[in-house]
Amino acid sequence: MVEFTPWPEALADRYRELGYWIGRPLHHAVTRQAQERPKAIAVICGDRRIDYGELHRASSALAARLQAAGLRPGDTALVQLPNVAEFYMVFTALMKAGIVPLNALFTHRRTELSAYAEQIRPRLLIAAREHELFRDDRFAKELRRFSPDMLTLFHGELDTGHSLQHWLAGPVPQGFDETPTCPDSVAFFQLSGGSTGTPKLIPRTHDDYDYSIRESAAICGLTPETRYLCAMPAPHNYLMSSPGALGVFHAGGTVVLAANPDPAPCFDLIRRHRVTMAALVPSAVLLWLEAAERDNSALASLQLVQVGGASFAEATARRVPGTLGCTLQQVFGMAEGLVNYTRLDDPAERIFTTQGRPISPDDEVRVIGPDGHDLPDGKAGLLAVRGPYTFRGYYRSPEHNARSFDADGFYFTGDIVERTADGYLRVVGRVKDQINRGGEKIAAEEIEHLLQRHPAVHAAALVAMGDARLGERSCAFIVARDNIKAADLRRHLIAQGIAEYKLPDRVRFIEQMPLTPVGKTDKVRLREMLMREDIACA
Ligand code: OOB
Repeated sequence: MVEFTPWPEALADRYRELGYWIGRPLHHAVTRQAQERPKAIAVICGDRRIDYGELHRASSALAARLQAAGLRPGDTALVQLPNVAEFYMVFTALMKAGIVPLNALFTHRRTELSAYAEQIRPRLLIAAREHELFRDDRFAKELRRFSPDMLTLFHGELDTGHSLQHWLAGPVPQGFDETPTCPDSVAFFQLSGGSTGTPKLIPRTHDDYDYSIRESAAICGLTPETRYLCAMPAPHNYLMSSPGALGVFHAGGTVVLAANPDPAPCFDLIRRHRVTMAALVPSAVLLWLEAAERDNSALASLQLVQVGGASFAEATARRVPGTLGCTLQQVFGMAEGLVNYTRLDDPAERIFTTQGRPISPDDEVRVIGPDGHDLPDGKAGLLAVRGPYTFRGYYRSPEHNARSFDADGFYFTGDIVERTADGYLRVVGRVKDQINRGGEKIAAEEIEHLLQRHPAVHAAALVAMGDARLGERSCAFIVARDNIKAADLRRHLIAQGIAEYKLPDRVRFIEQMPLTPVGKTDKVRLREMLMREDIACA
């Protein structure tokens, strides 16, 4: 079984007694919908409409074949698929077989995928031929060094032995039984936005995740009539569970898939499929607002737009209801657990000016000042939390866990927030060393390490710079040994194979790295330098 840091017994008992943890595995919703309403549409993907009966059948077929191929409960899988219906078939199948997936983003490349494989040593790889790394078999073979007997299936493969579509097709083999999963065990790994050199993995249990999904579906008012547009990466916690596709499956609604949040194709999908809600990041909302100001006639069916993942300017929030013609919901969440929502019936001012309140009455939220004491409402401090769906430790990372949790199991989120008198949170800043590029998180240290591998780089530091569209972009400050150019560093990073959103948007060469009194890179100074330049440019 995949190890994880459990909740203390007393809290676990409490969460069960209160009916938060109900001992149900994550695939339960699909199984139930397939029994009750098999013909209801679960997923719309291009021209395909997949009903619950089909989602159930395909996932059972795959689960059975994986079992027959020797995969066992507790084995791990590395999955990388674009926004296609097969993503949900695979996820459901792995839950049924008790296999623990890590769903990589489709933008992830060699560095990220290798780091994941090294940590989980997957018995199964599911990838897409359309991804540049999987056009041929070389990289998949390379990943075998972490897991020599890894089985590989490809989406978009012709050879039937390794074709994911083939493994999903046909009747469910005789004698297939869903593996009785232990709901208080790890269901899958969620990815941390990270602030460290290696990406950290978040074990999420069936019990804790299912609770967050059920409550999110209720808070967001999901019903069988819900048509939810998923136009951001499907594996992201927001799109999986806040309420995400799994919330939609819980309610028996329909997920409509889009490749990305570009307004033109999304508006077309909204019109064609009478989409009722969409989950977006702030940068996407800006694009939607611009497009809708020209013509919002496609959006008539839209009732709710969620915005989360990064800071959302109040002035933009105020434009949403009028321009998109729907209710706005702010979402402040994290893959580690805690998710806050403004409620659908909140007064408009609260929706415009806060990022919501926690899902659960048992989310214990603390706002902590510099002296380590809890602050009164209205004062900004570090957000720490524990609760029935906030994890208790990163996978196999004792040192990092020692820094991220206190002795009582509170997780330090790295966000700076203030709490209103009625328990709503406002995100006002961040202490974690991360760049939030339009909702895509970049761990500064990861990129700094990669930059420092270049022989001409003496020192490197990555900091955020403000950006009107994305909120933040990244700037790399470099102290060089030799004469190099920004383009050389870019090529160096591309050659190491990292997701494109992590490439520095700008490179600045400096003579010396500014240091703090204890000799660490002084990122406050670097940010000030960028701000002064902004003023100089203005
Ligand atoms: C979501 O999850 P992650 O894990 O990619 O990122 C979490 C971090 C938060 O700690 C915070 O720094 C930032 O993203 N964030 C926000 C925000 N929502 C997330 N910052 C300001 N305002 C917001 N509304 O991003 C995520 C997970 C579930 C639901 C929604 C977002």
